[in-house]
Amino acid sequence: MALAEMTDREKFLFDLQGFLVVPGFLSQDELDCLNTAVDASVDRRGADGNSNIAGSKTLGGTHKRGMYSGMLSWPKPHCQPFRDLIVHTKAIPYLNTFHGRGWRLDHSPFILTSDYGTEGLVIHGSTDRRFDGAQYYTYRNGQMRCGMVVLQYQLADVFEGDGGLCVIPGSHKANFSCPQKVREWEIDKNVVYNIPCKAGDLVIFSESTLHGTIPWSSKVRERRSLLIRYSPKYLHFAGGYYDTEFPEWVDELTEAQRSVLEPPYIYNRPLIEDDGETVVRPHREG
Ligand SMILES: O=C(O)CCC(=O)C(=O)O
Repeated sequence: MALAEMTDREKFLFDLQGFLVVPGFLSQDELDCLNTAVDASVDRRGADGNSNIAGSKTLGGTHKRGMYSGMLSWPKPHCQPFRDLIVHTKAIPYLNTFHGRGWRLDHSPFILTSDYGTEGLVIHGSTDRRFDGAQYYTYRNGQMRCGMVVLQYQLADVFEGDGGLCVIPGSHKANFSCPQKVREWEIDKNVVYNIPCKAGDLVIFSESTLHGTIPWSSKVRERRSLLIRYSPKYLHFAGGYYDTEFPEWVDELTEAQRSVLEPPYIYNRPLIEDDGETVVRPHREG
């Protein structure tokens, strides 16, 4: 049976740019539930421990990006909208296109927040100058394939120039190393694109596409971006789900949701059908 895949237009745009915006991905109800859960959990917000501006003179700010994590195990009902997103029927065609049959949550979803003065993050990504088995982009025999991909759900509006997620379009195919000053957003800023979005839009990008964070400059809008990252069924990039045993709350998930938390392997792997519910276990599927 043919699997649901992205449209030809979306394939063209992703292959060209290394990222794709899917406008209006979330319904108003989904967006409201996610935002209500975050609003109810403000005391869980910490500072981003991974922040790194690499000595840049332009990426600095007065404080670090805010971060929420562990949403899948937040108390009920606030865990639910996040659990519902990890296997979303509308996301399946994208994951099938990038990873083929079988994909998994690379690690725990997290939320990045910013307000006026929040610092950025140095631009990073593997590009194509050497093959990186965990973060790569290839095209062969009519198919795209990626290592880890990021599904970034915007839970609040982002206007171009506000800051937040930025990409260098086309850089997933770049053959030369990105100069440090470009990575530090000090020169050639015109090649760096701060993607404008409406709340509810989804941005998908390959970890091989050069990307980072521009300091947040809006005084009237705050950033709230939910990042859920997936890898193909055989790959694990960042550590997370789950080296030994699943925690107890995993019993509350559907079979399909549980299946994306499984460690990387191929033989007898549970695979999700396009309805987002049915799980099959073929002995081996390429
Ligand atoms: O969305 C962003 O601001 C960049 C995310 C990112 O690359 C990271 O946090 O490692």
